[in-house]
Amino acid sequence: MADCEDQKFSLMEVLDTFKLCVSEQKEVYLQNYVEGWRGLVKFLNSLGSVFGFISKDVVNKIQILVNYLNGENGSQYITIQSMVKYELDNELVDMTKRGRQPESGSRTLLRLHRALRWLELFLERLRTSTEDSKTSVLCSEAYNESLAKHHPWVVRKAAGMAFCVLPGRPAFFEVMNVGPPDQVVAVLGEAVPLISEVYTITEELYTQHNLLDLP
Ligand code: 1PZ
Repeated sequence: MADCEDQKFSLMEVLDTFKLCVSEQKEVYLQNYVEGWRGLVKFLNSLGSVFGFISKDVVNKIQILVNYLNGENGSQYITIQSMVKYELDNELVDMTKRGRQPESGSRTLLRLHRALRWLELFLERLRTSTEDSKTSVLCSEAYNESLAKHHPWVVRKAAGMAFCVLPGRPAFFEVMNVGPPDQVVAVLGEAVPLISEVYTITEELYTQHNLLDLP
């Protein structure tokens, strides 16, 4: 029973974790970032097994980062900034093609970072949508503007099929578990800027170090 409760998604929870992500010095705490993603995985899972191939990939990436956090060099992984510095200083990142470091923290996080942009665009569309808007359309528009550019044809195809079976807007709002639609819209209004801030900080860091195309 307790386990079931644990699995229950609430958008508020995700919001809270993303709030805790950013330090006063505008650094991003990896632990909270990963927690935020765990919440999103719960959400995906509550949408049905069709999304399993997506959540599996996210879980896999979360695990890679958690292993670094809990590993012997965990103290280097406190923030995304310290992780990038440590991995670059110690040549732990494959810069042009995958080789000896296929699962660096930096390249793994980059995949989640790109997906965060999709999330930001999608949630903003959802926030400003009307009752008759189709989540599948909102979702694929956001996807085409962001993540799709980084995915090969076969993944884009699979994603497109998954979008088609997304629940409609009312059911979607229900799964978010924050109350009536106007409250969902209000919470989204709070969530989008937070996600956007985390995204922007990370994007600047990766741009500064020329890491946006890590293989
Ligand atoms: C609410 C509906 C969910 C729609 C999710 C939209 C994104 C669809 C992406 C589908 C791709 C999943 C398959 C895995 C692809 C991986 O190849 C890539 C690259 O990783 P690499 O192969 O280089 O290690 N993985 C990703 O791009 C990460 C994708 C994460 C998608 C996160 C969705 C978040 C859902 C949040 C729910 C609100």
